Amino acid sequence: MAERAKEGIVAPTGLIAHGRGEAFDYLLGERTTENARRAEMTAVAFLLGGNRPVISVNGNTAALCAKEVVTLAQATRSRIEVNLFHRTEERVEAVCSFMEKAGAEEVLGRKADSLLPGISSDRAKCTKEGIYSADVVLVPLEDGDRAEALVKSGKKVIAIDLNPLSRTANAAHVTIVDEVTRAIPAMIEMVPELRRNGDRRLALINSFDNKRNLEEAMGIMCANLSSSRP
Ligand code: PTJ
Repeated sequence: MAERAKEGIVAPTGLIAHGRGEAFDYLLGERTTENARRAEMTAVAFLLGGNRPVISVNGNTAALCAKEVVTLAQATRSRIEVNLFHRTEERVEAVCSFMEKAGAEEVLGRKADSLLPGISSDRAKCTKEGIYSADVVLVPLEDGDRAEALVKSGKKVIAIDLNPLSRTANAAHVTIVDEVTRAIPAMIEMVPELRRNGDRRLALINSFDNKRNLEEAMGIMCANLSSSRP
């Protein structure tokens, strides 16, 4: 991450965000819980069922798992859009090129021609072909304002966020409380079985309750805290 920050892929505050994530991962036990697995399966069901699914990529996600994002996008026929919180043209170009070097054939985001309603700053910028017209959006490590705006625009929002208390985690329809480099490979493995099984996809989507999911994730963290010994 430090190297990617020097290259301008990761924003300076991206390093702080990474540390926040690590702190929650310690509480989680640095493993993919059963609860996270269920959220991951539901997320894959949403991506496979979407008409215009998009995976939104920021500096941290690119630095941590560019190749895996490309594989998941190919497997679920999702578009990739680079959408940055700390947006500069240089960083957009750097992250787009980084994704291309990782194997992405098409990366949206260089030409932001639309604005996501409900956000006033530069952070509203997105592409018409991608996030603006998407029906399902996967947002790893997203900020709260944008997650809420995506939900308000009527999209199904899937977040990957180790902090179950964050606004993003609470705004999303499906929140995967897992480290992104564990979550995305796990999701890739789930694709073949779920692609074949529409009934299973529907059952996952219909039975998923994000409030309960987040309560369970917090319960796991609290139990880990109270059971740990110095
Ligand atoms: O590259 P940019 O300009 O788009 O900026 C990206 C960051 C991440 C800096 C920006 O979106 C940001 O500040 O995000 P937040 O508000 O810190 O939210 C990121 C969330 O992701 C926090 O709740 C972290 O706990 C969580 N997080 C951090 N690292 C990981 C993580 N979740 C899963 N896996 C991680 N590795």
